[in-house]
Amino acid sequence: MTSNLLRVGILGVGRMGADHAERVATRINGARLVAVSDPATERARELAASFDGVRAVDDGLALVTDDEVEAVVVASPGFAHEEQVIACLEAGKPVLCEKPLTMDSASSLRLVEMEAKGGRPLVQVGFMRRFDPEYAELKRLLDSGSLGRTLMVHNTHRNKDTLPGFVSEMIVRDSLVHEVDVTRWLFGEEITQIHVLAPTPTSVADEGVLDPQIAILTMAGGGIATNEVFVNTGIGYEVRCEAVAEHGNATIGLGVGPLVRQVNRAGTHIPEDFRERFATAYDLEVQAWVDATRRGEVVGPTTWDGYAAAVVCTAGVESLTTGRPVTVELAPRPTFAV
Ligand code: ISE
Repeated sequence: MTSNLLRVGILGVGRMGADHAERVATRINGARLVAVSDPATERARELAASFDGVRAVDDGLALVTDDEVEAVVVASPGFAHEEQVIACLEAGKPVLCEKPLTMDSASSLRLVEMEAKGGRPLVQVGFMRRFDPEYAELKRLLDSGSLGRTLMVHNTHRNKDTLPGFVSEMIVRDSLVHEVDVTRWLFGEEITQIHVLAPTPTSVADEGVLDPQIAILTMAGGGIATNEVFVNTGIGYEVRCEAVAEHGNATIGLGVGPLVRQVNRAGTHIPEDFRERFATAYDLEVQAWVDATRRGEVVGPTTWDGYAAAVVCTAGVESLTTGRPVTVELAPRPTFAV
């Protein structure tokens, strides 16, 4: 009965990994969660024990080569991604790797090249916003041409708070990276320049953390995207995107659900964090990964998308440090060996 199900192992069971474990174990069709691993071995054991037939494997690289595991979700912190994705490529196992692909351009390019040498795509990068129904609708609208050429995109990305140690650079590499990906995707073009500015920080952020930040992205075709990233608002999770085209504009992320009116006030629920706001996107992303993997294909954001985002964010960190705009240059795109 379950023999045709894709047998999935998950590396990293922190906030996102635990969320994906629950998703694969309970909601995704065609897949079965078989193993989890985390350097916090006790945590992995506890999580495994909460599902039927799921093992905890202490060594993450052993999970990748485990015969029972056919495909891997990498949900560990970004600094661990390179080694773990390499292990998946070496084992020839399809992988859904959470964003960012890696923490810098050079290591992301190594993954793009290694995957291309292997002759077939194996990696989907977890830029889940592309699977969010509202973002997907905005993309269809812009691609339809009914609003004319896209001139500008304005992104707002706010978090209620952050985990300890979330330094200024993480706001670029871990948070802004989402806007970098959706902007490339919505315009269908590469980014050629990034300029990151930081106003006087909120007193709520830890000492020395430049929060909020404003990043200005210039597109290859001359369009511009403005991006506010503010990760310690104390309010909730807010992600909005407005695309401005020649003959119209469209905004997404204004909040779904009931607008409650009380005396002189109107209000709606603000999600706690990304797991709540993008729950449907994560479900659709993982379902698309499972379906494509079972067909022997890869869909969604590629290692090239992960690499392009890493190059922009690396330039973004340089811009944040120097205060100057930084030109973005991509390596030639390798083709898959035949
Ligand atoms: C986190 O890793 C995410 O991916 C969230 O979507 C983002 O809002 C947050 O800033 C990141 O730290």
